[in-house]
Amino acid sequence: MSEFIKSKAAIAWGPNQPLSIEEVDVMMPKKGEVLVKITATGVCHTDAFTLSGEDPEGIFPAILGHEGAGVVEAIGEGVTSVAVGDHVIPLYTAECGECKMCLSGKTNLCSAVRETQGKGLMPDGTTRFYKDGQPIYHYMGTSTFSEYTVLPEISLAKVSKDAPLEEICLLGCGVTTGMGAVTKTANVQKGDTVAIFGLGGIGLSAIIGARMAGAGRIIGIDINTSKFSLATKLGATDLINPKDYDKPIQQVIVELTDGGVDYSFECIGNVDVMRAALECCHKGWGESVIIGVAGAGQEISTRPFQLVTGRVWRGTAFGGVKGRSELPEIVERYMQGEFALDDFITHTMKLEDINDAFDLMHEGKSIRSVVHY
Ligand code: NAD
Ligand code: AHE
Ligand code: ZN
Repeated sequence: MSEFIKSKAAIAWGPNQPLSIEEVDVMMPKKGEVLVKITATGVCHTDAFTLSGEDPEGIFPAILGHEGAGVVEAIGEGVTSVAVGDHVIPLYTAECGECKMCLSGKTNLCSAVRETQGKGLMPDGTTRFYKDGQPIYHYMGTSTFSEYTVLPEISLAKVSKDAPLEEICLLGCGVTTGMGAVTKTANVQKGDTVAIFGLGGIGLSAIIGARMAGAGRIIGIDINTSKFSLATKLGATDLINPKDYDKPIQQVIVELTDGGVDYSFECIGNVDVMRAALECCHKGWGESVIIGVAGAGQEISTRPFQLVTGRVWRGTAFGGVKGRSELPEIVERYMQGEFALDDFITHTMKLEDINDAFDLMHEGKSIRSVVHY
């Protein structure tokens, strides 16, 4: 007989339905697995994307959430790298250190658990969540919208106990992604000109990364000008609302930057903006990094001549950061005061009010809402 504990969770029963706060049964961790008590979780646009039904991997009923932090409550057989009481950040990009991807030294995209994770299941092909005996799927291997969640050991970064969990949860996705996209994936250098499309949690974090890299000019682009004040505080040098122009935004930026930017970042998930982000890059060397996640069936396009003439199109997941080996150091850098996280937390709420977080996001009123359990 398996052992279960009760947990409060927000269940996504189907696309576009409000999350339902219910008590679920969580199975104790099996071999190589860990039970984590989530103490705080951010709400990322990707959660809303999956809830919208646009995610090809979206599966229901599921417990969403992937930007959390918490404390190890119990460990399964054979777990050695974390112990009860350790503070951890759940990783939607695991790091096994042994697969072809991990050993390549070229990517953070570990393949060890990715296939089952995409099916909403643990590596053994089963779920740990049940409601009245009905299985509920995991999400991104993390399901941080549950007070208790189960993850593979390789999907946990052990972090300093001194770091405030209610802030470092943002390093579980948004802030690490934006900063890493600029400093690791693109490797922006001192004096470079960058354009950042979309100034939500990801784009604003990309501004932090650009400032850290010593970028000379940091151009922020958003159609919601309420994002501009924080963007300026974080280091943006120019702010553009595409609605103020009657010509394509790529043309505006090319004219503003003597032929185009060195790097651009798409932080929205809009395929038309992805094209503009590529085409505002400088001929011969400009690189555009796609961060935004686009819906099922959507495709990007441009004239191949854009690439023939030296522009580069690439993408990034979790900012290219390897969670277990690199995230603890990012937490340390945060603790040393290298960057702030509280600027991002515009709203906090109890799990019971999590649907407000989605409303605030869709209304453009929040940067990050953080749920406290
Ligand atoms: P968000 O909703 O907080 O921010 C998006 C911003 O884009 C908003 O400020 C909005 O006003 C702006 N915007 C929308 N349409 C625009 C347009 N046409 N032109 C200019 N600005 C526009 O979202 P977020 O949480 O910052 O996430 C951004 C994107 O990044 C999402 O697609 C999310 O799924 C994706 N994401 C990807 C990764 C990854 O690892 N690749 C990680 C996290 C998030
Ligand atoms: N399931 C979607 C893809 C979603 C996606 O691209 N996710 C990003 C992280 S978004 C975090 O907010 C990612 O890490 N992708 C790499 C990976 O392995 O999932 C789809 O289109 O099927
Ligand atoms: Zn996210």
